[in-house]
Amino acid sequence: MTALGSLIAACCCVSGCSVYGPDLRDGALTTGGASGATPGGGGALGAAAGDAGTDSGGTGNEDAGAGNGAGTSGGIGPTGGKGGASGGSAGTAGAAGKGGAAMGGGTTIVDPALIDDLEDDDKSINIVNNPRRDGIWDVNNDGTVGGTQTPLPGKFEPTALAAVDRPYADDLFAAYMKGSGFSSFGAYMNVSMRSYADYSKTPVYDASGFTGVTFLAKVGADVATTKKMRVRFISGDTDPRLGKCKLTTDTPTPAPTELCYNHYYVDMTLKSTWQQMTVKFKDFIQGTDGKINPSIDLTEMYGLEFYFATNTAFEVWIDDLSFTTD
Ligand SMILES: [Ca+2]
Ligand SMILES: [Ca+2]
Repeated sequence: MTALGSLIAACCCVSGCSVYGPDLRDGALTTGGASGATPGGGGALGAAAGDAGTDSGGTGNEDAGAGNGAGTSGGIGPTGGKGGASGGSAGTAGAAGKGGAAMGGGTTIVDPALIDDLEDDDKSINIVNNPRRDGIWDVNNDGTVGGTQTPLPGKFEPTALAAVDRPYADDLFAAYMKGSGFSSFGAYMNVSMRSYADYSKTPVYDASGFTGVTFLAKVGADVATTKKMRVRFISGDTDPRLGKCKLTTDTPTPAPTELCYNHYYVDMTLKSTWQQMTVKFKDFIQGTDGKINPSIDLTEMYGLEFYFATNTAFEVWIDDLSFTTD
């Protein structure tokens, strides 16, 4: 088995895999304003809408009582929550209690291809329905004694960008990972498509409506920092959760051609300045260690990994991660 094979074979979730609970979503990019924002004039009594980014968006307090009778200008739409609700509707004169419903129940206007730009400063990706997408960012490594990884697995948080580190002026947060000293299979930053209480039963995500992924990336300027990064597509064909491939620990011992973790991948070379990187799903390939499938099945996606090989020092920023549609 090659070095890559061994790392892939060992690459089940060492830790943190069961932390993908269903409550980690923030909903900030679906319906509802992030915080309900400022109440409008006419709809003043309904202005409590849109509690902090819940999935369904808030509804107004319909029992708020009579309006103030003005009912002319309606509520100002909330601006909280990127892509949040798109404006409230006017309160009805004398019945302003309804005003809030419109404010909190705005429709989703976020680009459905955008996985996350980190600007909400949380580890949840943007929540999208049909098909459902509600995963998280995290990092992981092979557990080599003495290896270091920041953030620690299970502790991912977006990194605030210093002004000099921003790819563009109003970009405040990115995903960041730094570390070294992993000699078994290496380390990676991962982005799951679904959060599920029982990790082993995590549903797959149907990505067949997309053609690839694009993101901004840069690596650290230190000469010891590797510039080589592998983007891996974690699928139902290569991850054991769907039962389509086997583990070395299975009985009877499976053939090498039956093994999991032979993930689809694309290798790339990054720079210490921000670049837009785009990879198309048709260009993802498999290695030779493990089960080889006829083609990548986009309907059974678990997630992506930004992976660094064994015995490398790595420092990477990722931002504006999005699917492509062309
Ligand atoms: Ca987020
Ligand atoms: Ca960002």
